[in-house]
Amino acid sequence: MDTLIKSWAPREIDAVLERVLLTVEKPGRYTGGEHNQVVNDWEAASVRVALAFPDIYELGMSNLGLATLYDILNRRAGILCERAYCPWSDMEAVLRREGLPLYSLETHHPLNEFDLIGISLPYEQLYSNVLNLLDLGGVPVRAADRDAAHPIVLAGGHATYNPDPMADFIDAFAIGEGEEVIVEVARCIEQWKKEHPVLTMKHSERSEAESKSALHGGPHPSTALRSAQDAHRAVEECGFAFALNLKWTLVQSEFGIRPGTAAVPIAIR
Ligand code: B12
Repeated sequence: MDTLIKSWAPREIDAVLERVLLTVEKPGRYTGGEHNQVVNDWEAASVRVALAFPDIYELGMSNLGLATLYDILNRRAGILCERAYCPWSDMEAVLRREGLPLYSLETHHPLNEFDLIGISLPYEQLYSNVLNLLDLGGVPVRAADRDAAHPIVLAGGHATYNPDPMADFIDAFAIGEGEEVIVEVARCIEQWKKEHPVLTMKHSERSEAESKSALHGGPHPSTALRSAQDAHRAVEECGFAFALNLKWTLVQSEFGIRPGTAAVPIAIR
């Protein structure tokens, strides 16, 4: 799925869902709208997080780890946090047939429109589902193929204690409890976006800005874009070790996030 060819607005996603949802098993898995879901204002949010459980809705919904992080993030000013789960095979076939990206349940935004995708890996059997989830969400599967316009992909949970097997696909790992570290990471990204508004534009925002700019004879916004190395430095400056190609591990400490260290022994590449 090529994210640059088409970016989907929630209303366009809804129009397709209206047509296809009753053709799949258990369509309630894909609608959102449950009691106690939190729907924050997309436009007003300064940082947008999708928490993704890489298995079907029923398994992910009952997971306490992500539910806790969802609550914590949505209580913080400026942070919007939504959920996503893997579709069952019938819905996956529909998504791929329609070219529809995997979207969040709350506002039906594609995963690639978020600033941060937080993935829970409570057990190793989910590794391969992560690749499918990213691909369906319009996010390049390999970390090396992502740039500053893509979401940062952060993983946590028991099966990240050895980050090595998933290191090529995940930008950063949070080893240990996530309650504090996820807020720190979200705040770092928020700051980074503030300091580098053009660099961190999503692909859809870029094409919109480019057509507006062309209309008014202004400079091409892409000229302001910098290299991946610059992006990496920029994020490091604001304290968050963002790995485009490098392998970083985040651990929580009383002094905040410390990149490149881990609380438990990890495999060295
Ligand atoms: C409850 C539980 C279950 C429940 C799950 C209910 C549910 N839907 O969540 C049931 C009984 C279904 C279950 C099943 C299995 N379980 Co289980 N389970 C547990 C248990 C006892 C507690 C998990 C829990 O809820 N913790 C509390 C929450 C709040 O913590 P958490 O999920 O870890 O999340 C925190 C952090 O990990 C972190 N975090 C998590 N995700 C993310 C994401 C991001 C982005 C960030 C920043 C942080 C972060 O932040 C959270 C808050 O601090 C753990 C052992 C343990 N003591 O933790 C085993 C455990 C997770 N289970 C394990 C296993 C192996 C399984 C099974 C695969 C067993 C099997 N062979 O069938 C199955 C999986 C089935 C399935 N498809 O779900 C292993 C995983 C080991 C591993 N390395 O893979 C564990 C560690 C037990 C063990 N020591 O063997 N399990």
